Amino acid sequence: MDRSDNYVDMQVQQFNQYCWQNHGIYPVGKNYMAVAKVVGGPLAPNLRGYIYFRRVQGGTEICVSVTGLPPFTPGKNGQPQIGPHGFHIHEYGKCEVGDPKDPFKSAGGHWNPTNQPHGNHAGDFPVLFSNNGMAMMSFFTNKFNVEDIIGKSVIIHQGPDDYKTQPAGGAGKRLACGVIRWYS
Ligand SMILES: [Cu+2]
Repeated sequence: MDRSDNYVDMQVQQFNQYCWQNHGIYPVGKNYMAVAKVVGGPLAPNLRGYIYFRRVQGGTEICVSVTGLPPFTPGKNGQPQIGPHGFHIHEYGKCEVGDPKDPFKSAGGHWNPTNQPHGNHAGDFPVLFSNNGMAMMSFFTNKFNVEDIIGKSVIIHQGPDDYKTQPAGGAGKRLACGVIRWYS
């Protein structure tokens, strides 16, 4: 680890603390909070991160810190663009790699409890931007409560989500997967 790696590590830890601050009327922690530990597959073996889902008034706050994303790479010569990274809740809490060239198909398609077009799926999230591999983000949704997503999964994709192409935004292959569990 060189100095800049340490710096990035420190930032991620600080951001995790931010995720633990109480911004709502509910307590932070058990019964109010779920977490997905995301781990990269063969297309992004260094990818690691935590996604916290917290109950707040009117919905859920999602707080993300991820390291080890691949660098942004423009799409050329028929190769897909890499980054910013499509990011969604998928249907099944199953993160089996399966085909190493097309990993994590086990997670199924997008979680879509209200039968909406892509762009308005309950688990359609903002894309993740890589900053030397690191992404941090916090956002709010009123489309689900924490208890609705236990046992689903979170997927980070190779490419951007256009929020329009059906059924998954054209975000490409799956870099990382994590099962959503109650925080305990
Ligand atoms: Cu997805």
